[in-house]
Amino acid sequence: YSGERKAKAERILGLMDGFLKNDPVSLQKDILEHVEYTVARSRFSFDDFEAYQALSHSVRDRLIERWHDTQVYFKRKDPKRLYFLSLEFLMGRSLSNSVINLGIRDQCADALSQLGFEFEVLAEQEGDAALGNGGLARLSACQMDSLATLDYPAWGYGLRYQYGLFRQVILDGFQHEQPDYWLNFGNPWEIERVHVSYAVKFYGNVEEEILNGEKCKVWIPGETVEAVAYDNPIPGYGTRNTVNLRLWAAKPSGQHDMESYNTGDYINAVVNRQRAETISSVLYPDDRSHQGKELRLKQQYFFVSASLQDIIRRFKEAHDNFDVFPEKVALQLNDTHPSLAIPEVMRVLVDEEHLGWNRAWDIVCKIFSFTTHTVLPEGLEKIPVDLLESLLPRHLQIIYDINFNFMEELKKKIGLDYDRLSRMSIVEEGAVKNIRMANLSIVCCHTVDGVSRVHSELLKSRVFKDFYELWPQKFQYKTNGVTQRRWIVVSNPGLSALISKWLGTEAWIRDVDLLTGLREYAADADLQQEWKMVRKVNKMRLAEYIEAMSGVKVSLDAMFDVQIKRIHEYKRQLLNILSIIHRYDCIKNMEKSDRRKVVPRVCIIGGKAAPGYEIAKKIIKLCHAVAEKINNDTDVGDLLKLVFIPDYNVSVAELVIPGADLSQHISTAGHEASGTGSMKFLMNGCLLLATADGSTIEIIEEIGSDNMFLFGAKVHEVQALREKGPALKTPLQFARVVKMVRDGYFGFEDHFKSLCDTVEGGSDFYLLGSDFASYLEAQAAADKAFVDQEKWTRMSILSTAGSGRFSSDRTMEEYAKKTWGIEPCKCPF
Ligand code: RUG
Repeated sequence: YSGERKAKAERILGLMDGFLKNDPVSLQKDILEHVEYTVARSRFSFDDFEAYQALSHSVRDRLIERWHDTQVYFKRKDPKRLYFLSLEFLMGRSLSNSVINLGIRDQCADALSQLGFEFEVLAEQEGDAALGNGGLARLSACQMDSLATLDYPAWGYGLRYQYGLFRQVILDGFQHEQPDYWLNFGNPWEIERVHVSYAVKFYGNVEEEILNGEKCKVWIPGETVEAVAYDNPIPGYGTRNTVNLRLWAAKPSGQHDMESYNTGDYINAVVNRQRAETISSVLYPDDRSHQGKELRLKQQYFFVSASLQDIIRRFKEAHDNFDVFPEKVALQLNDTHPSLAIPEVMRVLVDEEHLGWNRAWDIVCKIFSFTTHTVLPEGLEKIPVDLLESLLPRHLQIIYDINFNFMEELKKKIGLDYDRLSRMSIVEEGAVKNIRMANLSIVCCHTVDGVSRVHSELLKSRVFKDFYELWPQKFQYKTNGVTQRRWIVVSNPGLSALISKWLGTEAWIRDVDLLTGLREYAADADLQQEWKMVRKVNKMRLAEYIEAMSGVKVSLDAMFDVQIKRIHEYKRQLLNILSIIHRYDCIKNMEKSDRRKVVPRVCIIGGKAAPGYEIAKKIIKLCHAVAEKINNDTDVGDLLKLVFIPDYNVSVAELVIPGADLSQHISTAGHEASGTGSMKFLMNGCLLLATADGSTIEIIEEIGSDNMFLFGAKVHEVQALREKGPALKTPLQFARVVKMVRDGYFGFEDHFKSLCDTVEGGSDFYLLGSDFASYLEAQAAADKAFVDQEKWTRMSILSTAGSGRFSSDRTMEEYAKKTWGIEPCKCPF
């Protein structure tokens, strides 16, 4: 600064004490001030929730300081930035994660204890930010943590839904959905930016105009909605860098519909304006398919348009033409959900910036990259042309133009192979004409990433085979990862401290490959003892939770066997339940004397079913019906328990994962693109019972197949097995347990009939029957290993030691180097 601005800056600096201090006394002062002035309670009398609010605001102040410094530094350096566009972010709670990353966890705990509060208790006051469905959304959250920690100049963009993922309530064993109005008690982790808002347009028509002698298109919109920014600072660990997650909320536009007002219909005019807010009101709760919903399309365009206006504004502040746009901007499409960004960038560059089609296209091809997260055909989004034409008429024209050029280019390369041309076309012809968003993304992005090696192989050999043959260089993969900060340090502090003690350093929290150092102590009796102790404490915590929520008392000596994830037929929770019935049946039919040999198990299942997914809901009901029978059978007692954990979310995962002995990842091979739950369990020293699917294949390479319990058909065997249909061999035990369900052994036989039909009579698409025998063998191997606690503990230590490759730090470094071309930009202050 110079002159007057300099004098002003100096005066402000003179008034400041410097950065906020992090010693317990300073924190106490800040907390008390927030009690008085932010929460507006007396500092002499406030409860746990108010203390949580005041503490969160004190932490937020520190986040804001760092956020400002980081953004100023990025602005000054003007590095190439990554913009990560995702319709879903499953952030969970923020308090514990923030204080760990800021390095002030212990100081906060000290400050609170002197005020008569306990940090852990206050952390429990926070609700989850559940702005996403499952794996894809939590992955985005893990990746933001890694981007900040690794000092990458990154921004996340998404939607600020007023209602997050529904709350699952179980009544008589049936799932019911309740709205998650998560903002009810305020959200101290976001900053509303009333001045950062953009008009987003919909509907209307396209007209032609002559500008400087050239024809150009002008979109005359029919509706305008305002997008207002809410910033969520994401702190890195061991760095001052704090990046931004900017979420957009829809508000009525400032522009009035004068006609309605003038006709005297004041109330309806206001109500109509208010409807704008519905765009960001609710998260779609189905992670399988979203075909043809207007609101969904509006959500996608709304967040894409606002984000791009923000990105282009930032770019134009530092540059007066678009020549260097690709050197400064990388746009990552998290699945096809944000892929309307492609025609939107074309529209802005061609219609508003008047760059000309070819120049705009050249830029688009350099800035976009795309990651797909599915192999399921229903996961590939399609937008009905009619819908797009009415909502975004100019975008449809642009997509048609992109497709026309692509088809012409393709014909030159492959000739008039109409089958292939029609498969690859962005436009799907048929009774209903659709836009294939995956095809659009592949055509326009420079990189198409899968989320595990096998996923990428399947994309190349099946799902996108035609495209791979055309552009082999576009296809890559970056195996997913999760952040060890949240999934070990925050959620398993006991294990975290133990790891640091034995490695002699906390450096693994940033450099997770150091975990391999645990391998040399895996057989050490002292480490084993301490490891077992930590695990036991975690099991106690989980057992208390189970009892509080279900009334079922479980034995700590039992093996805690967990399957927590969305309920899907391909994830095969039904296979798990059928094997639990088999186990129960075996115990019941055993001589009493033989029961001593049975390894006691607590089977824990948790997960939400999409509200319209009937079969998934029946799986939940079956789980409850079986649990009811088993848990009330005193003859079986502690030998077997089955518990369904309701309303599974990030916070529940943080509690359950550290307490699990065994976890199940048993999807039919070739169906789970990656899977990230397995990585969290692995980091926490939980053994895996799994099929060779998704990233499990790479986990096997790291820890060895003898360190886990593998079973089932391999990816390349699945198709042939399916073709056998009714001729497929299924074991007698399988037929027996399905019959027990059919015959009403657990009640509700009419209700379960259609569920049983999905696995019998030649219609067992997910191969539960043919995998059953090898599944039971893997279960038996797990029982046998559990009896030998020394061996089990060694395997557990080796699991944690081999988990480093599955950190999102590694994934983000790979993306930065191979896909985005960005460099760290570390804030020096
Ligand atoms: O089902 C996939 C998981 O296999 C994967 O680990 C995760 C993150 O890449 O994404 C999940 N996913 C896929 N969530 N939504 C979709 C729909 O495309």
